[in-house]
Formats: sequence, structure tokens, C-alpha cells
Amino acid sequence: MNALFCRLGAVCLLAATCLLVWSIGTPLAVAEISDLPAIVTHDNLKSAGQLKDGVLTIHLEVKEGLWHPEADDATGVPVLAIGEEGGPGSIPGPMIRVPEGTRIHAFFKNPQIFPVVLHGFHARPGDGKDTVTVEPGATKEVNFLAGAPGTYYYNVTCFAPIPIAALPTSDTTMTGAFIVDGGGAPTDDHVMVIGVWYNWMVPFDFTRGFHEILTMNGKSWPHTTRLSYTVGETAHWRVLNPTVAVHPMHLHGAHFRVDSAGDGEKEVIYPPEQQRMVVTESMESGRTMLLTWTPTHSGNWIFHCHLEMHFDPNLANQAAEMMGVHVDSEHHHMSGMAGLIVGIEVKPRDGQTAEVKALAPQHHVTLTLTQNPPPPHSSRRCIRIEVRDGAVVTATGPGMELGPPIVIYRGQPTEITVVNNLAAPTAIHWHGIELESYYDGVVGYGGDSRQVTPPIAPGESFIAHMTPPRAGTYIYHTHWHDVGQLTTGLYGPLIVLEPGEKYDPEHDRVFVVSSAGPNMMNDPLLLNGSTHPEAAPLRAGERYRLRFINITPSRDGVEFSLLDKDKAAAWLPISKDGADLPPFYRKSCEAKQKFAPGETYDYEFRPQKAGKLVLSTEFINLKTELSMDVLEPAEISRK
Ligand SMILES: [Cu+2]
Repeated sequence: MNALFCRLGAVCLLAATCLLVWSIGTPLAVAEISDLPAIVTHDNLKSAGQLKDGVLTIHLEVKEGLWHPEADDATGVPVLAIGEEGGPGSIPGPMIRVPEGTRIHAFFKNPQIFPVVLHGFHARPGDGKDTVTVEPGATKEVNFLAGAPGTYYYNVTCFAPIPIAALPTSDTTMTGAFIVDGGGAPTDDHVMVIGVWYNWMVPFDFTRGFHEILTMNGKSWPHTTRLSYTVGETAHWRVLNPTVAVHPMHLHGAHFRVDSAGDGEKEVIYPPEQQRMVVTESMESGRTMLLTWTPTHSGNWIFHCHLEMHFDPNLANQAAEMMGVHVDSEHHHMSGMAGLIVGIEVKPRDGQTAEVKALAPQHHVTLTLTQNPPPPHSSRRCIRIEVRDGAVVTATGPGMELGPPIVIYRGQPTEITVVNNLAAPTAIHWHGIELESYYDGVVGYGGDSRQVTPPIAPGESFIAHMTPPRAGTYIYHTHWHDVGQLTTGLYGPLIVLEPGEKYDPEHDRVFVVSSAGPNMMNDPLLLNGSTHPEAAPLRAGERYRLRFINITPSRDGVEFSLLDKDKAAAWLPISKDGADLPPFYRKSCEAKQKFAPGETYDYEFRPQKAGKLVLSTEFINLKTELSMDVLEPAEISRK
């Protein structure tokens, strides 16, 4: 089932419960709320409990308190959290981290007036249905072997009646990491727990989002902990998604290696031949991963969820306002981002300066942005993108919402001049390209202390330098904090070819799925910039490279399928996010792929016979199709 519907079901149930409790209870006065103790946040730097003779003894408790997802001195949100007895409640909950073979002896105290249910307090691999209920006022003792090494988590849920102070809160505020070390996995890692807090009391409005606060280790950008590395240093991260939402996690400026995939109960550590390099990994609800990356460029970088609604400052502000939480909106609007974002500050190697020295460009491209007048019978004003590459000029087609491809070459120093003739400022992110931070498009943060990425004001231009180290499929898209730009055509494919290769649009096809507006449930799904896309015919027997891009703002799982009379055809996966896939994944398979915003996939496809193929893109109730004729083999061009 789609995660969104799961979420809606859960939300409706909880909202109903909360409303019931609200109707029979008495809300705490403001003064009583501000008297609640502080819930602290932390970065999972040490294990809770006492480890002695192979046994970790830990005393945990449900605590009420005020959580500060923004600045520590900003108004808090009343929540329930887990803490060690005698200490404060924390978000994420106290980390349980033990060597393989450890026995965990936990005492769990429930001082609340309702039962709580413990999930994940058992050996791994485990069964999610294996839960323990702690009655009101009781303390329960649980004793289990940690089990297989890996990245796991626990969470605690409560049944109604929910205390009024915690009314709109119970999502991932009672979740913590559970790490079992061993099996050669790194221990010098950074553990990141994603959190989502919903305001259950606010009715849903798909044009305004879910009214939620997105956090990493209990904090929302710009208050998340800044990580620090030196160029060339190896970083290992364990990323945990114990939320009900999908989060396509995207790293700027470098590819990372996906070393594992887990679901909280079981983790699969990939052998080397199954490790993929990506820039975006779509983390389904419940998913965990271990990743490794090595910064190659100094400066400031971000690791964030690519769902626009999980970093849009306006949505974060709305959620906060609904709860009467003070919002540091000045800061949000300066950086234009909020929510599920982590900043990474990479220092140059010893003896090297951070100065950005662009190589003398051998290739110049100009990208000119203008506002198109609305087409007849429409009030939508879309953005026209013109790409000038030497004498060749291509542009957004009439009535379309998609920039033309920019084609550059691996290893060739390139400069792209962005000319902004729009009425508003903008910034362009070269999604997936390994380049200097200053050119990466993150306004107010990219670059370093001496030179920070500026917005491109109306009438101004900005030159981005890059020397892409690998050939593949990337994206250029607006990184300005206005979803309007991302939903009126300010994006396009960025294709990196091998040196000397010639772009062959006949056999190299790009399919971009995007959105004609910010409303994720209603605004049409666009395929190649249109609701009625067209494509030139294919020829039976010839080999094609099909490149797919999802640049919708928040459509977490768009399903692409290439159908031959309603049955999926077969294709060969060749790369993901611009990085070639290892041979393990290069096997002919059904031509179907579900993918999230910020992901790209490339396939090799060879139509077998003449006929008709349909490329279908679907998201819940939305569907856009493209039909392609397959012609008889041409004797002359046949390879
Ligand atoms: Cu997200």
C-alpha cells in the first residue's frame, strides 16, 4: 500500500482518538505547559545504560516535557519522550548500543495513566509483532540477547487516553537507535534518527502540507548538528527512518555508497559486489541504512530529504505557528530551508587552502531563464529555459514545463552561466554533480566562510564551474525556496557523456516526471513537461539508453512502467543517480521502477518487434502516459 494512505489511515485514527480525549479532558493551561521539564536532544554519541560482564542494564521511563526542535531557547512543544530514570527525556530516545553477544536487561517504567507498548525490545533479527505492553504505573523487565550486528531502533507507542499535554504529538518522539556492533561494521560512525512530528489537530490540506516538524536527531534545520570532516576522510553514517513517511535522502556534492538495508528488525549488509553508489537513497518507512562516503571538495554541504514538503520553510513555519511555537523565520528565509536537513562542513586537507580555483573552462553553456506569458485559456505562467551551447540553441517548448537537456563531458572543465531574467531571485543546483560547494546552488550556506553562494537576483547572472568526474544522468533544478519555481518548469536533464562521445537524441532518450503545481494529490503529473507527451518512434532491434528523472516536489513514489500490451517489457538497469551499477544489478528485468524525487535511473532497452509501447507514469490517482510506436527494423540503420 502507498505510504501516504498508510499515513492517512494512522493519522485519522489518531486524530479521532485525540479529539475524543480532548472532548473529555481539560487542556493544560499555558502556564502548566511551560512548567514541563525540558526534553533534550542528542546525536547518539554514547550508549545509555551500564555495560558489565556482557550485560547492558538500562532503566527507561516515559517522560512528559517540552521539546525544542528549533533553538533551545525557543518555545517548546509538549511531548512524551523516553529517558533514563533520573535523567531528562530525550529525542531521539536514549541510544542502546552494544557489542555483539551482549544481553540487554531493561527495566521500563510507565508513570503515565495509560498503557504504553514497547516495540523492538527483542533480539535481532526479530519480529515487529513481538511487543511488550507496560500497564499504567507499572515497571516491566525485559531481558534479551542483542542478536545479529546491525542498525536497528525501538519505539514506544501509547494507547488512548493520551495526556492532554502530549495531545498532538505522539509520532516519533519515543523512538531511539538500537545498534549492535560487530561483523566488521564501522564503529566510528554517526547515527542519525529521522523524526516526524504531526500536528494531528489540523485538518489536512494538500495545498498546504501536513503541518509537521521534520527533524534529524531531534532538531530541525538550521538547528541540526553540523558535521565536520576533512577532504579525503571516510565518513560512515547510520541513517534510521522509524517514521511512517518515505524520505529520499540526498547528499550534495558527492556520491555515497549504500552498505546495508534494514527494516528495524533485520539488516542486510551488502557484500562488495552489491554496494551501489548513489546521491539519493529513497528510504521507505521503517528503513535503515549504513552508508559510506568520502568528501572530495571542501566547503559546506547538505544531506537532506528531497521531498519539498520536508524542507519547505513555509510548511515548517505553519506547523510551528499552529502550535504557537516561536519560529526563527528570519533565519529560515535567509537560507530558504527548514526541516530534514543536516549541514556538513568539510575542511581542506592540511596545508591546502580552501580557495576555489576553477580550471580554465573548455566548454561554455549559457542557461537563460525567462517567464513565459500564460498560454491561451490558462493563467499558469511557466518558465522558459534557453540553453545556448556554442551555436546550438534549444529551449523549453511552447506550452511545456521542462528545460532542454544540458550536455557536458566527463573530465572537461565547464562553465555554465545562468542568466536570470525572471522577476524573482533564483539559484540552480546541479543535482548529483561532484563540484565545488560554492557552485552547488545552496544559497546562504554553500561555499565557505569567505565566499558564500549568493542568490541570482533578477537581471543578474552567476557562473557555475564544474568538471564532472563521471558520465551519467543528473538534474539541474531550482534550489530557490519557492515551490512555484519547481512546479512551473525550472528544471531539466543534465547529461554527462564520456569524452569524445556524441549526444544521440535518437538513441538516448530522457524521460522526466514533474508536477504542474504544488498540490501533490491534484496537480497533473507531467511527463517530459506535458500531460500529453509525445515521442519519436523507436525501431525494433536497435539499442536505446532510457534515462529517467523524478523531479516532482513531493511525490515519493512515482511508478514508471514500459508496457507492451499492458504487460511490462524487459530492460537492463545500467546506472542510478549517474553512477554505473555494479554487474550484480545489470540483469534483464521487468520494465518497472518506482522512484522518488531526486533519483535518476538509466536503462538499456532494445525493442524486439514492431508495434506500440506505452510508457506509464503513476502516482496514487494520477497517471500520465506516453505512447511510442516501434517501427520495423530499418535495414540500413540496423546494427
Ligand atoms: Cu522526507
